[in-house]
Amino acid sequence: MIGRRSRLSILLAITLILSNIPWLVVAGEGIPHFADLRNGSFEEWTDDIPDYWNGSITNIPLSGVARYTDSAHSGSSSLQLINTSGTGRRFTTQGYQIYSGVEYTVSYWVRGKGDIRVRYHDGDYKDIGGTAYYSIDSAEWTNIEVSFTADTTYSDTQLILFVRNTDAARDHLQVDDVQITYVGEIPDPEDPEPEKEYITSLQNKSFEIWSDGKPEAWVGAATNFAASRILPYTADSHTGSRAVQLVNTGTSHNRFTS
Ligand SMILES: [Ca+2]
Repeated sequence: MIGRRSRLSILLAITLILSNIPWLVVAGEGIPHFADLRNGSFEEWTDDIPDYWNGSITNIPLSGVARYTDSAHSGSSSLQLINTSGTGRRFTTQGYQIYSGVEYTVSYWVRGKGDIRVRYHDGDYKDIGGTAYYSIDSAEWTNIEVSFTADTTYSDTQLILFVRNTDAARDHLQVDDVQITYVGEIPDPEDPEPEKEYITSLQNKSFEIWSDGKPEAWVGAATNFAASRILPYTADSHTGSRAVQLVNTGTSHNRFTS
């Protein structure tokens, strides 16, 4: 009975891992590609927040985010961003899939008064087109295009609108029609080959190596399990002498990542 229960624990552990980190195993499945950016035209809103925006690394106060209808580059609304301080603040998208080696071009329209540039986050903060801001002071819509080549394949990439020194003289800054295009090969989601690469490149996938109470090459930045709930499991293992035991007795999900 104990053996069966242990085996069930292992199965549960594996199931938890697979269900919580599908992007490691099937990169890109179900996660929109960066070039399929949603609601870049800022026409869809819920509770005064544009749908598919306000990603997790947003740090501009939501009092500085508003639907702007006095002027729009497309449709009936644009995005107003307010940050009168001289320190850049982020308003970001939800997470998207990017692919290493692909060149992405970010195009957006902006008017008003203030400084703006775009960045992205693929686990690290990265600039697009350098660190210089575009200083805007016009009621006319201006198009800005900047490009970068992704150096990693990452499934939770957030595009960052980075603004500072916005000025009420022109209703701060307004942004509309953010679009991303790309040049390069992106993997066919039907092609199983890339999946194998991701699986075989995973380090310490048999959870044999632990240091300081943590499995090496795991407990990545996106992990939100408390360290005390990630344990070496030695009562049974599929290979070697250890598995990882994940403890979450609650009803909400926790992530355990490489
Ligand atoms: Ca619009």
